[in-house]
Amino acid sequence: MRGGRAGDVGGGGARPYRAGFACFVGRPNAGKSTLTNAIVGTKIAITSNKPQTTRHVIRAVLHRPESQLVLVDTPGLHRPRTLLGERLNDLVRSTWSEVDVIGLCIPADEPVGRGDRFITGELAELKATVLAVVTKTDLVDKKRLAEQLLAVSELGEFAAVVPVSAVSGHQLDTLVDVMTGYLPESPQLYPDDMLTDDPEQVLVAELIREAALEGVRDELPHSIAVVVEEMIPEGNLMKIYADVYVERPSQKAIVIGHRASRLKEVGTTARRQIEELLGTRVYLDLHVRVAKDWQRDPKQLRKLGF
Ligand SMILES: Nc1nc2c(ncn2[C@@H]2O[C@H](COP(=O)(O)OP(=O)(O)OP(=O)(O)O)[C@@H](O)[C@H]2O)c(=O)[nH]1
Ligand SMILES: [Mg+2]
Repeated sequence: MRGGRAGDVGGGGARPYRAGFACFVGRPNAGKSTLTNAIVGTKIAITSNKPQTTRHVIRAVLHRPESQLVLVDTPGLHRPRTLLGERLNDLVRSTWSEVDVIGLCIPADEPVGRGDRFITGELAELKATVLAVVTKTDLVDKKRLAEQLLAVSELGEFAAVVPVSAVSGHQLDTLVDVMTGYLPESPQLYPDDMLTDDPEQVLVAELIREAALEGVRDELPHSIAVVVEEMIPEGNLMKIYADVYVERPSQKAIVIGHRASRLKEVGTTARRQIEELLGTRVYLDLHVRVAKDWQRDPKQLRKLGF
């Protein structure tokens, strides 16, 4: 996916050109994907207030005159209860071994917990530089933030502790500067205008899943998966055919809603987002299908792209 913004040519100045990979890690719902989007200034990763929203590794590239920072958005690390959960955790750990910088995200408005200590311990084993990022600072007052910064700095050995808010934009530039400082000297990794190297079909499927997550509760968010079957350009219109999978017939009824009212809403919301992403008009055709207990079934998981 390429963006419209003009890139700068690296090198030339006194400072060396730096380029490399970074990722945010942390428990589900810590704000990793929102932070990734806020830093690159484009919505590439989907977000929601449900834990375990992210399921794919998404790369977002931030271009600066003297650097290129590739942010790899990963799922939240959690105690897996399904085969899908195990696969997601594997994905997270394999990303850790490939990046130069890791930002451990801990929300300002929640106490530091056992999960954070566990992740900190695992990160200590890696060669990457590890920073702590205290997220969602807009949700707390100064006193609470100071206490949280102290608690986080006592959690482990971090190269830096940076408080940020993806919502207000507070300290985002500082965080980028700090992370970039730990990248290796390297030639440019991606072309000037490239925002992500993820296939359009994956980004589109994610936007549909994000819309489908809106307003559903309990176990249902985890049961939803989306596959884009076809994208057919017709003039300046893109025709998109996608399947929304759930695990049980009862869930299918909820996703579709009374007289298909919910599904229509999901379609409208997703279509707007996809039009923004692709820059064309979109016709979106959604089908809801049942893939029984897909989160636990290796064959179904493969079919759904995991
Ligand atoms: N107020 C506030 N809310 C935020 C901020 N960053 C994220 N959120 C909210 O926190 C929730 C979770 O954000 P995500 O970015 O989806 O969290 P995540 O860490 O990617 O979650 P998983 O993908 O499930 O691991 C969403 O409802 C966001 O809107 C922030 O800086 N301020
Ligand atoms: Mg996420």
